[in-house]
Order: sequence, then C-alpha cells, then structure tokens
Amino acid sequence: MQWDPTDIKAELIAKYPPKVARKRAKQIMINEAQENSTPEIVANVRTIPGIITMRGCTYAGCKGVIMGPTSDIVNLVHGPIGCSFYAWLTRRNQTSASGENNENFITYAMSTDMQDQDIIFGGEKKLEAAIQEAYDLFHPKGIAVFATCPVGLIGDDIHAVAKKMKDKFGDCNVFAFSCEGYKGVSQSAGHHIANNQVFRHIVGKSPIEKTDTYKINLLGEYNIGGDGFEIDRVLKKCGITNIATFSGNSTYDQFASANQADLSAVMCHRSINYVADMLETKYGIPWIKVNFIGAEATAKSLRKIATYFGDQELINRVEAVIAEEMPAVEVVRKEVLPRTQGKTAMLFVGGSRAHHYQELFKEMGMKTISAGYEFAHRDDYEGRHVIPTLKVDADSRNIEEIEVEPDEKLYRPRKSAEEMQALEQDGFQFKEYQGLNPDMDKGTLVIDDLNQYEADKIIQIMKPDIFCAGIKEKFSVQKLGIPMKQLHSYDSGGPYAGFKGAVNFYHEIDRLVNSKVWSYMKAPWQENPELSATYVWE
Ligand code: CFM
Repeated sequence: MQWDPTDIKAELIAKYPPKVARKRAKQIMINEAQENSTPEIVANVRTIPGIITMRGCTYAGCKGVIMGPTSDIVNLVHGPIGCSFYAWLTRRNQTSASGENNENFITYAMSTDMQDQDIIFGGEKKLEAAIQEAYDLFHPKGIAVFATCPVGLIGDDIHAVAKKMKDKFGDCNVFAFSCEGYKGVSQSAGHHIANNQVFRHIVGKSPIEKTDTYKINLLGEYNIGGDGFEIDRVLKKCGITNIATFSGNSTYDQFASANQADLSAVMCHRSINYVADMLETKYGIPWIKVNFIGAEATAKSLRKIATYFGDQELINRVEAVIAEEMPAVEVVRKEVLPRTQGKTAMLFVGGSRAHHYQELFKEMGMKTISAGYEFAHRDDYEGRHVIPTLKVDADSRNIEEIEVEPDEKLYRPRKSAEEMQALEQDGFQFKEYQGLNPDMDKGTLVIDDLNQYEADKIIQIMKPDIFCAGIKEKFSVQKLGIPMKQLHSYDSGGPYAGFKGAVNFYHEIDRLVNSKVWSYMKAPWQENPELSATYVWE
C-alpha cells in the first residue's frame, strides 16, 4: 500500500509516551524542498534517555574523527583502557605515512589505562609519565592528550600537564583536549573542541614557505577508505596543490602551513565550517563548499576551484581532466543504470554523508526517500542562512567559540573586495551551503537523530531497496531483509569519492540492490508454518 508521509510520521511516534512523542515530532520533518525557507527542524539537542541513538560521544568526535587520521601526531588517551581500545582502528581513515620521517602512529593505541586508585587520588602524575614515555619512544612533533569522562569528573588539569611537558621537551608540541564524552550532545561537540585546539596550537606555525601556484586547503575530508587519496590524485592532475587536508592522511606540517593556502574547500560542512571561517578571519583565506562524492559533483567542484583562481590555463586543464576521466565513469553508470533505475534508498549518517551520497544515488537513477543526520545542526539541514537564528542552549554554550582576529603578520586578503564581488555577481558563492532539505524531494522524510526503533519501523513501512548507516545498524537492518551499506566505514570498500570512487560505488550498489540473497531471509517454517511431519516409527 502507498503510505502518506503524515501517516508514516504518526506511526513512527505512535508508541511513544506523549512527552517523548512531542519531542520526536519536532525532529521528524516532512520535507517541503524549498530553497531558503524549508521548515524548521530540531537538531543538535540531547537524545532522550532510553532511546537507542545512532550517535557517538564527544570524545569520539575529537579523538576519533578529527585527530584520528593524522599520522605523525601521537594520540594519547587519558582514561580507562576501554575508551582507547574501542577507538582503536575502528574508523577506516587511511594513511600513506608520508610525513617527513614516514611516521605512522595511527596503528598504536596509547592510553594511561586509569585504574580505581587514579580516579580516587588523581591521574595527573600518571599522565605525565605516559607523555614522557611516548616522547622517549617516538620523539614525535606533537603529542595530543584526550580526556575521557572520568578525567573531567575528577578534575585532572590535563592542560597544565601538557604545558609542563611541552616546556620540558622544547622540541615537541604537547597539547590537550577537554573532550570528555559527556561534554556535548554528540560527536559534533568533539569536532569543535579538536578543531579549536588544532587552530590554536598548530596552524600558522610552519617555517617552510609553500610556493605552488594554486594552493588550497581541503577541509572536512577524512580519507575514509582512501577517499582523500582519490581526491588528491584528481587535484594533482589538475595542477592544484592541496596544502593541508583537515585531517585525512594529514601531517603536523600540513596543519601548520594551512595558513599559506589561497582557498579553503570545505567537504564536510558539519565538522569544520567554523575552521574555514577562522582561516578567513585570521589569514584572509576565502572558503567555498565543495563535494567530491559523485562524478558530476566532483566535476562541478573542480570547476568551482578553477573559477576562483580565474586563470585560463587552470580552467583548461580542469576541463581536460574532466573530459579524460568522465568516459570511464559513464560506461559503468550506463551499464548499471537499467538495474538500479527507480530503486529507493534511505541514508542515515553522521553530519554530511546523508546529503553528499544522494548525488551518487541520483547518478544511478535512485531516489532517496528518507534521510537524516545523527548529529548535524539546523544549518546542515536548512542552509547557512539560519545560523544567526540558532538558539544557544546550555549544551552548546559548553563548547568554546574562539575569538579570532586578523593576524598582524600573516593576514593577507587573497582577493580584493572588488574581485570577490565580481565573482559573486557571476553567481559564484563564497561561504555558502544550502543544506540537505532543498535537495530532497517534497514529501520525503527528513529525520534527525534516528533511533533503532524508528529505523525498524520506517524500513517495515517504506521498504527501501537499500538502507545506509553504520555498523550499529547493519545487522538489525539486514535481519529485516534489506541490503545495508555502511556509509561510515564503507564496509571494507571504497574509495567512493572522485571519479574512480563513483565507479566503485556504482558497482557496489548494483550488486547490493540486485542480490537475490535477501529473498531467502525467511526460514522455511516462517514462510510455511503448516509443514507437517511424521515420527519415523509411525
Ligand atoms: Fe563529517 Fe565524516 Fe560525516 Fe563526521 Fe562521522 Fe565519518 Fe560520518 Mo562516521 S566528519 S560528519 S563525525 S563526513 S566518522 S568521515 S562517516 S559520522 S557523515
């Protein structure tokens, strides 16, 4: 039967107690798909206790997401060992270990392994000893210290310890993150805490001058499944130098020289848009939103970068690269299209991918019937124009906003006001992101912080051809007989970014939505409970 979105929404919250239903109703939105005036959605608020959320914690956002992919900074977790073990190599951020000395600390799980007595008597001494040990073992350029929940509860001063050790070493930057898991309502708070410290302690500190012609920063690309490698390949082919990726396959020196780029290209708006703003204010680097998920989106983003620099030679080269890369993509797209056309998808991922991946599905002729973020903010749904109206609550106030001023020595406007205006008059958009809602069809369901109960329900009602989310959702979705693709870790696949990534994705989704295995999900006795049997001796 054909469900009406209003009925689906009512059904999703029907079993909740009235108070919970009222709250969830504000996070479940029937999309109206209008640019600039989409209806308001409630986002970035606490999950209701008792609900099984898909979210992670603030520590996960700081240690795992932002600092995790850097290869030559030692990540030291101050806390019980479980926090380290669980965060150890679970995110598929890849590295080529291309730092100065080919260091790769990603494969280590370093922790102070706090015990009961440390909680009672304090863990600062233990932390100091652990920093010393890490320094003696590796002599890294930087050591990052992460606080887990108990550290905040007992009040260890991790910043004082970090400062003491930094001064003691002289040749190693030690800095700490107050990213206790409970600090914010989700990972998002952890991104902010991490980014602030990277900006404060590392950016602008490189003595090496970068002399390439077209220099950009790629912000919010974490090299999951090698996405960053593919993007770098394409950029390089175009003659564009990626000074610093925040933070996929990045190194200490990349962060330190980010102030030397002439443009910041933002992939994941949620995790990093404020860094783009800070780079502009402090160093004069303008920023644009890009998306390298989807072949068309990749081409569009490359053209946008070339238009910014405005050099005919670069524009021609970018066109040549697109012309060279696209045919191979088109061959595969056309091959899978008859099998994927008209199929439906649901996407529930952290803060960007539920939007970005709709591009790839569109290229395959597939329709996204419901999507949402785990922890994004209203601007990621409705567009950046809502930012000035965002309510500051007790939870968001908890997260530091750093005040940035133009740097006395390093500030340099990359384009004059007239040049910026001229670009804007031609339709070029700086600092702009329209969010997910305008890109989704009218009547689709946009749901913030979807939980396990609602996921089960919506799958049973709408029966999508594929459901995309994470490992926590994977098996419960598959048990409902629906193919499931992890869009956090990509299962073991990827890259899916850029041109080669698009080809990988087409193949993968084609295989998933056309597999017959899902029709064998029911055991014989479920399909036919009347099976009769006789005893052998009868
Ligand atoms: Fe940005 Fe990410 Fe995402 Fe994210 Fe993440 Fe991730 Fe994600 Mo998992 S930074 S918001 S905190 S694009 S780890 S690489 S896949 S939830 S949609």
